[in-house]
Amino acid sequence: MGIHNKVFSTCVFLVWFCFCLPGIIWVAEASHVVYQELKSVSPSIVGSQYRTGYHFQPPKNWINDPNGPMYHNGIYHLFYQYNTNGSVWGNIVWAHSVSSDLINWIPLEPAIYPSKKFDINGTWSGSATLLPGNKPVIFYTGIDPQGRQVQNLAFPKDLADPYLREWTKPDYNPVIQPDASIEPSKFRDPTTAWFGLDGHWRVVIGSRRKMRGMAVLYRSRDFVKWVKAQHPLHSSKDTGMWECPDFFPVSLKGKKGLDTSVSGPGVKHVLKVSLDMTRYEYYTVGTYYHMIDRYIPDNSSADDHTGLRYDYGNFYASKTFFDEAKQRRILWGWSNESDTVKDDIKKGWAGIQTIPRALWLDPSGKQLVQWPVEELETLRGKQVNLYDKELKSGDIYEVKGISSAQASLYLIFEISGLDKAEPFEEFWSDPQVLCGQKGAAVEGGVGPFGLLVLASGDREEQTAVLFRVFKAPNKHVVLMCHDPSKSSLRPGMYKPSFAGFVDVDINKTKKISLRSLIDHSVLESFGAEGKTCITSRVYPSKAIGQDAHLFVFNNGSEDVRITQLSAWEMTSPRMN
Ligand code: DQQ
Repeated sequence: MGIHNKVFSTCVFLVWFCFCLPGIIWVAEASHVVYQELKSVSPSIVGSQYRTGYHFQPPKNWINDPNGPMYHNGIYHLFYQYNTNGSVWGNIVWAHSVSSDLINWIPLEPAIYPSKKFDINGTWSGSATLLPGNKPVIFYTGIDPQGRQVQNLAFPKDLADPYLREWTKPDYNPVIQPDASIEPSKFRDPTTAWFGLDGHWRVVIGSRRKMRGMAVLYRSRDFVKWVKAQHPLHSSKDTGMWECPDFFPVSLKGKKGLDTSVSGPGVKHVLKVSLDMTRYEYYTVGTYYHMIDRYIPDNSSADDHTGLRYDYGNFYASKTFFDEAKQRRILWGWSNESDTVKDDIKKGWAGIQTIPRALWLDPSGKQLVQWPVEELETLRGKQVNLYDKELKSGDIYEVKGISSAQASLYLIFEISGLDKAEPFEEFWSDPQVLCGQKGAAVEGGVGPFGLLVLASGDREEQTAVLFRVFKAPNKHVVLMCHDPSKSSLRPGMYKPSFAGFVDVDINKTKKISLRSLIDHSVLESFGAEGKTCITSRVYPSKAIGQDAHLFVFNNGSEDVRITQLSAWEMTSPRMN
């Protein structure tokens, strides 16, 4: 694959666009940190206690963004940004895996890698589109010899190969180049294309002008010749570079997903962008005016870094696709490591993909709801249940009977009363800050109650998932929080709290559900049936394997009751 050439030309590119610290080069374009001497280092040990059992990861090396997910002739394809040579970002190709169930994955050879002038310095993120006749095409960003970000196409070499192993890049690439109004280093990550009523395809590309983030729109009749529209599909000031935009329709009613080209009555649209500035993602729900090719977010959807998030934790560069087989839209997201680079080199791997989630519009029309794909349930093994368990103020109770380092949980908490809810301060606009101040150990009125996972028997190590209910002047506010402040006794670990508010009328329901997926170094939680989701990476030193314990707790003065708790050990699928 001409690795040496590639490394050399990447260096040339980096010298042009980077500023350096000893041993570290920050790449402004993709804000992945480049450790120049480390990006081609072989690991000393492959595997560790932190490898996941049922999350998507390759056997070794660095991974980042999910690319071009699609369903084609009975097979799910997942491509992803992959370093062929080391466990930090660099030497990026489109690695490729296939599956018939989204759970068991077969690895294939990289599908797209630098080989032509138009991508010699990099094959970065992009999407797949199914053309008429069920013919897949990939749109991806190539880095050309001048370090410009250009958009290229790739087609399957042999449509009769069920796995679509080999991809051909036509010589007419690049099909889109940055014009004079676009900064060539800020122009990347094409979306899945959609087909308009006027017979033209459309695609958007992430960019920014000054600090205004934008989704630059292009149209094409034949998918080869693309013309820039006069206006971006959408833009928003002070949001910086928009990476990995995603634009798709959602049905106003029900959970069914829609093909990306569907529009008209009964449909709203979602625009998601990954903000390079914050390294978090935000989405809005709004209306796509296809006659003028503009997307306008609803008033209820903030259009900046205070907006809605798919996931309030470690989750970035996500992408959805329409699964025609089960008529659903599925979301993939990248969860980066939060240990040290030194650890990643030792482990020989870094990065996982979160469990694929079906997503749909909440009946309120104001937000999306997500739920792990139903196929995940096939991995459920030994199960324990608990019914009607009272958790009085200060109670902690161990859930025994399963090995909980690789597990899945579903439980419902019932709240007896809300009188003791703490007052909600108006300045608490950022749930993450609030969660940092009021973690699991800080006693409250209604909550904190929840789970302690990946905990040592003495609970010296623990990662908490908790709810806390506050009383605002006209309503109750529910905070859902991951508190990993005690997740590891290892010194120098990065242990950020993550949190989101949960839009439920707790006064009416008096109940809240929680689903948590635990997998050695990752915790994915879904509050209130998927209204608020949080992913964290944690690295315990004692609570490993059989020594990982699971507890439920209530640290609020109001009693709560667990009406139902089901916990399953999770078996391991074939994972690459
Ligand atoms: N990662 C890719 C870019 C994208 C960024 C490079 C987001 O295409 O903007 O690996 O994580």
